[in-house]
Formats: sequence, structure tokens, C-alpha cells
Amino acid sequence: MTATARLVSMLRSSSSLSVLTGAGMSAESGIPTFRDAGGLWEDEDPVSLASVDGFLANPARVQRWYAERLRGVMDAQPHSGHVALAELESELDVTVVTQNVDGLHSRAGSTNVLEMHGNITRHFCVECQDNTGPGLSTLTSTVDTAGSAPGLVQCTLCGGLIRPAVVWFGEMLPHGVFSRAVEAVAESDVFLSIGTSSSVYPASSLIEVAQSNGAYTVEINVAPSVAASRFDDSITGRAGQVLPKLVSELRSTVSAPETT
Ligand code: BJW
Ligand code: ZN
Repeated sequence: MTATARLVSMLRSSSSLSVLTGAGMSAESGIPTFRDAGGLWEDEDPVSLASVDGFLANPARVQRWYAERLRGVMDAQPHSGHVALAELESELDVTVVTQNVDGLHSRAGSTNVLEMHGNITRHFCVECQDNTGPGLSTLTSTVDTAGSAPGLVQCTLCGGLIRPAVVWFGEMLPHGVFSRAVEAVAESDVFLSIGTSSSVYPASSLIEVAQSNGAYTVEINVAPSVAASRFDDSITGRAGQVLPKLVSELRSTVSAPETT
């Protein structure tokens, strides 16, 4: 029996599913991953771009980096894997816990999404926390129209620096999000980890939560992650191919063919 057939069989006898997704989930929407070859951090020091210290050391660089990524997210569309995950809601209770900041799960129709690392389309002032003024997209248009080095985006109320509403290294997750993720994972019969390197805490700890509560755990990735051995099973493949196939087999009245 293939790993996909085993997963289909488990899902048929389950009522709840929790899914942890990472950057690989959005790769087929054209949004780069972080740590893969050619990823966002291939030639960058992650801490200089994704920490408060890095931001304060060079806010213009960090704002510009996020403005460029924001433009990519606005241009991106959910792919067939996002849609398939949303469609699973007609079969089971599904909670999507995502490390992604692009909002593509919700745009694809998933209704129960926990964004562990925030959302790049939102922003706030580091001084007064106002989140209603112009965001980093103003920087994107400055780059577009003038084609020159951008200035800083500052709060229209107090002049403080504007930053994306994402979670950087050393920062706490949005209030209540991790506890809700733990609760959902602990209650689920099946846990899927899709397109993540499982290298960032606390997202990487959810596999243990799932296992200690008896869930069947499966990693879906183009290549086994460092955590692969911690899962009951693994499916090697792209999210955009594996997930539609999974949904189609789950909906099929004919049992999946067995292979050796
Ligand atoms: C495909 C595919 C396809 C490709 N289909 N698969 C020392 C100092 C300070 C902190 C720490 C420390 N040691 C540990 C920590 C804790 C730290 C941490 O874990 N660090 C590790 C890196 C060591 N964590 C934190 O700081 C967290 N907060 C926290 O712990 O709070 C408590 C605390 C407070 C104070 C001090 C200490 C603790 C917060 C973590 C926030 C992470 N933020 C980022 C940036 C978000 C904003 C942004 O988007 O810019 O989140 S980092 C980055 O990594 C991003 C991602 O969400 C996250 C995970 O990456 P992901 O998604 O797994 O992507 P990749 O690229 O790594 O992997 C892609 C995978 O996809 C690969 O496996 C591919 O094979 C696969 N793939 N195509 C399927 N088509
Ligand atoms: Zn302000």
C-alpha cells in the first residue's frame, strides 16, 4: 500500500484533521521558500532581515525587502493544493496552522486558519502600534514609479517606523494563536506537516503534540525534512500534486489500488 493510500484509509475513519504548513506549500504559487537552494535566505543572514535588531540596524533595507515580498504575495494566487486543503472541509473538521504570512489558505477557501507568524499584508508602527496608516505597499509603489532607492515608511501619527505584522526571531507568537494550535492538533486524529523544513520552534514542536495524543502523522514534502523520522509516514512530492490526488482518492468510492 502506498503512503497516500494509507493516509486516505486513515482519513476515512477520522473526523478531525490538523495541518501544519510552511513555505513549500506556497512555492507552487510562485512565492519563494526560505532555506531551499534559490530561497529567500540563500545569500542573506536571516537575523538581519527577520529580527527586531536587524530591522533597527537597517530599517530601510528591511522595509524594502518586505515591500518586495508583499508585491509578490499580492500577485500570487492559491494553487490546486491550497484549494484541495479547503475542499477537505467537506469531509472532516480541518484546522490549518500555517507558518506562512501570505494569506493564501484563506483566499483558497479554508475557514479555520491559524497564522502562527502573522500576515505580511498587515503592518503597525513600532512606537504607537497604529495599524491604520499607509503600509509598506507605499514603498512598493515608490520603487515602481520612481525606480530609485526608497525612503523610510513612517507612521503618519507619530513618525515611528512601520514594520510588517509578522513574527520575527525572538518574538512571541500572536496572543492565543499557539495555544489554539496546540488544542486543535491535540484533538485531531490525523496530523499533516506540509512543505516545512521543521526547523523553527515552536511550529516544529506540534508533531510531538500530535503524536502524544495518538494522531497518525504524515509529512508531505519534496524531500524529507530533518524531522522526517518523527512522523509515522511520509509522502514525497509537491503539495500541488499530492493534495489534489489525496482529495480525489478520498472522494472516490473505489478503494485506492494497492502497490508493493
Ligand atoms: C516543498 C515544496 C513543494 C519546497 N511542496 N514541499 C536562538 C536565538 C533566538 C531564538 C531562538 C534561538 N534558538 C531557537 C530560537 C527560537 C526560534 C527558532 O526556532 N529558531 C531556529 C531557526 C533555531 N523561534 C522563535 O524565535 C519564535 N519565537 C519564539 O520561540 O518565541 C519564544 C522566544 C522568545 C524570545 C526568545 C526565544 C524564544 C519565532 C519564530 C518566527 C519565525 N519567523 C520566520 C519569518 C516570518 C516573517 C517572514 O515571512 O519574513 O518565519 S523565520 C521563517 O522560517 C518564516 C517561516 O515561517 C519559518 C519556517 O520556515 P519554513 O516554512 O519551514 O520554510 P523553509 O524554507 O525552511 O522550508 C521549506 C520546505 O518546503 C523545505 O523542507 C522544502 O523541501 C519544502 N518544499 N517546495 C512541498 N512544492
Ligand atoms: Zn506611530
